[in-house]
Amino acid sequence: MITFIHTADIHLDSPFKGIKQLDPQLFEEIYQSTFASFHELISRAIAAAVDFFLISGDIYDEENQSVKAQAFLREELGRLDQAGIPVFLSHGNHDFLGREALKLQLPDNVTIFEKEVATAYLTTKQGEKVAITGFSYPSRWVEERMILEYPQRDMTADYHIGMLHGYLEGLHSSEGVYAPFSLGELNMKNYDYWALGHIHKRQTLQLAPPVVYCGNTQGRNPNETEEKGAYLVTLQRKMEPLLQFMPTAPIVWEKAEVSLAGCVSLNDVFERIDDILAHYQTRRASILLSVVFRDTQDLHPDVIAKMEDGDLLDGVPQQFGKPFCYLYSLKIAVDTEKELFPFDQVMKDSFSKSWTETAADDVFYQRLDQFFQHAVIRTKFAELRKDETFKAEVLEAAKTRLVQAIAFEEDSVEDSED
Ligand SMILES: [Mn+2]
Repeated sequence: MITFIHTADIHLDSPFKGIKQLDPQLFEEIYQSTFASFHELISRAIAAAVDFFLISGDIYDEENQSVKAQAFLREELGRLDQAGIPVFLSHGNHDFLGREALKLQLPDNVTIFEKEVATAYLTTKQGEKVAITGFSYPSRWVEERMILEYPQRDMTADYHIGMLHGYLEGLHSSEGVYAPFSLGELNMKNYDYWALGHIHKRQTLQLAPPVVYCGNTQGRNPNETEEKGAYLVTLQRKMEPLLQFMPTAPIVWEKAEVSLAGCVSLNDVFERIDDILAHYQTRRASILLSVVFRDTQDLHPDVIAKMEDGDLLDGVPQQFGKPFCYLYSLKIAVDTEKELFPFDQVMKDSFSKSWTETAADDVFYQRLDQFFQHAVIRTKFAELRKDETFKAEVLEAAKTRLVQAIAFEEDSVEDSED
C-alpha cells in the first residue's frame, strides 16, 4: 500500500491585482492565501505520514518567481524533508524552467523533473518500488503531445504514476491547450495513477485507474469557485483506489444565484441578503461571495436603481471575523448562456466551443494585443496583462454583449414574420 499527496497549480504569490480596492486588511488576507493553503497542506501531509508528495506544475504564479515565494517553498519542502517525505516536482506553463542564476536550492528530498520526460524511482518504508514519470516546461508554450514521450509502465515497479501538466482534449475549459492528451493515450501506458495539473477546476476524469485533476490549492479570481485543496491518495494492489479530497484553501470564492420572487422593498432584499450571509457563515473557510439576483420582477424600480448604482452593496454590513464572509458583488441577472438558443443545441454547442477557444490565454491576449500596445495602457497599466480578474471581467462583459446582440437578432426575425 502506498499513500501520497497529489497537488498542482499552487500559484504561490498570486498578485490578486483586480481586488486591491478592497479593505487593506482583507486584501492582505487574500494575498497570503496561496501561501497559507500550501502551508496547511504540508502540515496535513506530515500528519498523514504519506510516502511521498507530488506537485504537478505551476508552483509559482510567475515566470519571474519572487524571492519570497522561493524562500517559502524551500522552507515548506524542508518541513517534509525533516519528516522524511520525498517530493517530486514538475514546472508548468506559469513557472517554466530557466533563470538558473535566480534559483534558490531546494532541500535534498526534492526531485525536480527536467524538460525531457524521465522516470524517477523511490522505495517506500514498506519496501514497495514506485516509478514516477514526468517533465517540466522549458518555456511558456509546450504544444507538443508530451504524452507520446511517456514510457510504458515499468513492470519492475509495484506502482507507476504519471505526472502531467496539460490539457485533456475535449474539455471545455479556459486554460490554454498545452501538452494535450486524450484519456485513451493515458490508458495505453498502463499506469496506476495520473496526477494531472493545469486545469484549475478539480475533477476526476476516470476512477480506475484514477486520472485526476486535483485543481488549484487556492482560488485566484471570481471564476475559480468551490473548495480548493489537494488529494490524499491511497493505492493498494487489488483494492479500489482511495481518493480523499483535503480542502486547505483559507478563502473560497463563491457565486450564489438568488431568487427575489415576492421581494418588493429594500427591506425585503436586505433580509434576503442576511439569509444568504448567514448560510455562508457556517462554512469551514472564509468566503468571497458574489450574488446574482434573478426573478426581480416584483421589485420596486427605486430598489433596482439602488442595486445598479452600488448603493445597496455599499450599505451591506460586512463580516470580518475568522472565517469571514465578504460580499464583493451584487448584480441582477442578465440573459445568460443558458437561455441562448434554447431550441438549437448545435448553435449552443458551437457558441460554447468558440467561447472556450476565445477565452484561452494565447487567443485572448492575441486579440487584445493592440489594446496592450496603446501608450497609456502600456505605461500606466502595464500589470493589467497579468491580472486574472481583468480577463474575467472582459470576458463577462463580452459575453453579456454577445448574448444581448444575438437575442436581439432572434427577436427581429420574429418581428419580421409578424
Ligand atoms: Mn495553473
